[in-house]
Amino acid sequence: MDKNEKLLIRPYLRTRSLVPENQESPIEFMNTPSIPEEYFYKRNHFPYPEIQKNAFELSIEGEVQRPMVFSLQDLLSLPSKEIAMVMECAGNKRAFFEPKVFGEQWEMGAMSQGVWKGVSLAELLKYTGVTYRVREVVFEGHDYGYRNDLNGEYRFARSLPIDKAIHPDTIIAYEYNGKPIPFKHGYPIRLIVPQWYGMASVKWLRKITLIANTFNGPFQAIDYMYYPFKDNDIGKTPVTRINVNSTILQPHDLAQLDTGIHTVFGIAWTGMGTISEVEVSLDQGVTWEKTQLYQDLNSMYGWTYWSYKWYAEKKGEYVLMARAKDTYGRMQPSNAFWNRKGYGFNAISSVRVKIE
Ligand SMILES: Nc1nc2c(c(=O)[nH]1)N[C@H]1C(S)=C(S)[C@@H](COP(=O)(O)O)O[C@H]1N2
Ligand SMILES: [Mo]
Repeated sequence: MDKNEKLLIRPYLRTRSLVPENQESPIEFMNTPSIPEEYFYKRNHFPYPEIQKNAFELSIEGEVQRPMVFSLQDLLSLPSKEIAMVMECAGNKRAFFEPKVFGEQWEMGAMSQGVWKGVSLAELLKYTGVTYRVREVVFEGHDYGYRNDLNGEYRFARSLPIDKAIHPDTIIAYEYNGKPIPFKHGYPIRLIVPQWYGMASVKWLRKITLIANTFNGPFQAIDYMYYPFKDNDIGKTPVTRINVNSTILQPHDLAQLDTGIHTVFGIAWTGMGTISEVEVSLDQGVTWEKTQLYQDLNSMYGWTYWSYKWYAEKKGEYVLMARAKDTYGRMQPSNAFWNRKGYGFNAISSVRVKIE
């Protein structure tokens, strides 16, 4: 290569499947607290829906006193709020499960974070009223498609228990990072549910139904359940809140470094409370050292950055490990809880590096 020629390496999304489109964020190259939309991971169950006029209307019905249809204009005119948060697919890090499980083999990039703006669902329910019977709220997207396991067409739909649905930070969002939500991320409106895995944040929202019983759609009763056993469904429980977790952003796995000082650097996040501590180990988990923590987005739903100065004096091969704790006393385990569909992987993070 010519000496004056610059080698341009740009981060890019890593494609796991084309239709539906599933792509990972290049998370270890992200150095801004809010991920630009072109690097935000994509997770879809069906081909993208067509956006027609009705996509700009949201109906709220069921166990309400006054069923209503809100236009995008209506939503824009109501009091808004901004939610800065991590969004993580429940299948993030699935590729690291042993024994292997079926499903997209996501590594560390089925997650991103950024700032969503919209109106609280609780605000909209002030207009519709709710009946005393309501137990859950069902959110339907515009996208649908064929499910081989059920031999039929289904829409992407999920419910929330009423207390989570009316939490003031559960919003009907219409902006991401200060601009209308990109089409592939739910334009014009999507649900945003902080602290729960990504499946809860339904894109291309078309209808909200309050119900007096429990919702049993396939994306709730079949998928997004933890199945502890390979051959039976005993003990299945729903996937809800994000587990305490961390990812080492620097050094990258299999990096070759010189002796000297290196900054070990990463992110940690949780769906309960906030991160209270991140520790690193250089001796296979025998001893642990505290790291420095700092928050960039100034949001309790954002990830926490952590860093540690490593004096790498001796040449050789090392395993760097990191484990996070949250304010609920949860800590990353040595082994993730294995489950048949491969959700919620949060074992202690590690990278291998060579000092030469
Ligand atoms: N309508 C609809 N909403 C959806 C999905 C979907 O397939 N259809 N996928 C869910 C899942 S599993 C995740 S992880 C997030 C991904 O959001 P993103 O594609 O904007 O990153 O959207 C959720 N909302
Ligand atoms: Mo997901």
